[in-house]
Amino acid sequence: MNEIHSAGYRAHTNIALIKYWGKRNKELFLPVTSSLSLTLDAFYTDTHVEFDTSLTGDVFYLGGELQNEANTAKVSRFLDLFRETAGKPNLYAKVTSVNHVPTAAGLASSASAFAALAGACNLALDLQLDAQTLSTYARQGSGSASRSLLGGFVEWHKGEGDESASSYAEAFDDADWDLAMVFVIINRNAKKIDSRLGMEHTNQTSPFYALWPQEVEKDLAMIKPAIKAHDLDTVGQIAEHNAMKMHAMTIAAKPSFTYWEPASIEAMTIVRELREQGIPAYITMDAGPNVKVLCRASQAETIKAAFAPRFGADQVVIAKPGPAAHPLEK
Ligand code: 2P0
Repeated sequence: MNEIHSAGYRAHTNIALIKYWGKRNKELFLPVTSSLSLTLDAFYTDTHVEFDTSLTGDVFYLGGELQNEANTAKVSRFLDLFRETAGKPNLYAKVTSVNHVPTAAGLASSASAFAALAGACNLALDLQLDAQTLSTYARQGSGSASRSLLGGFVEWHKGEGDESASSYAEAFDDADWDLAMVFVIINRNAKKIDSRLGMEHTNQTSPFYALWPQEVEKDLAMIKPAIKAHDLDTVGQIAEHNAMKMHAMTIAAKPSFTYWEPASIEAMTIVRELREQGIPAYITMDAGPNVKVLCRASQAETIKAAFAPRFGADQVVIAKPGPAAHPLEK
């Protein structure tokens, strides 16, 4: 008789206000700096995992499609962490994963994907890893996945030396205030330089990288009390400045590169115009051309409308703070 251990988990995506951009240990996904993010309700991944003693290898379905060897190998390496912990190195699994994003968004995220898979594996194998330990596992799928296990504002501590257990994410604030993030979807195509490559190239060649760790430390020290005080203007100013510093580093890399597209700059101009009208709205951008706008939830529709003359309705999506990752009903 074959033995089956199964579970389902949902994890939401997160956007960093203080960015993770660079690793000190590539094998363990240990970051150069701590980072701080907001988990969002609008985009998430649902993952089911079924460990089955009758399987002779792992099988991975994404969005209903059987994945190729390379994609399956990434998942297998991640499953190994859990199999080893369970003392069952030869217990293979079928993984079924679906990314829930608005049709036009193209925002499939490794953060929600590896967080959901980590939660599902922990539950299926009854490992009972606590949230802190589980985030150190999720981190080894994709750094930002460590933060997607938790809801609201989340801090990922960089940790010490090569100690994997010391680099974990922790809930910082429940974000239960008048807060939203408006996504302006510029381009749904896969990015040319993914974040893993982009951060490594920046770290190795940008002369400004030397300043980055101390800038992040200052930004973190300033943004934390502002979050606790629900001070959107201060939070937004620090987050925008942090994102601009990250993107400035990529422009100064050798050879130079940028994730910005002409439409990104148009979207940023609209955000600055909103601010001139007295509407608090602050920019952040990641390893792609989309622009995200931190604002009050009560003003999100007004902000969405400001993009309407230039961007289609399906290109602008309002997200609210999202919950921690959680099990799915069977
Ligand atoms: C972040 N980004 O803090 C940073 C800021 C984008 C820009 O998603 O190599 O996919 O898998 O650890 O977590 C970081 O990229 O990179 C990231 P890996 P990850 O959200």
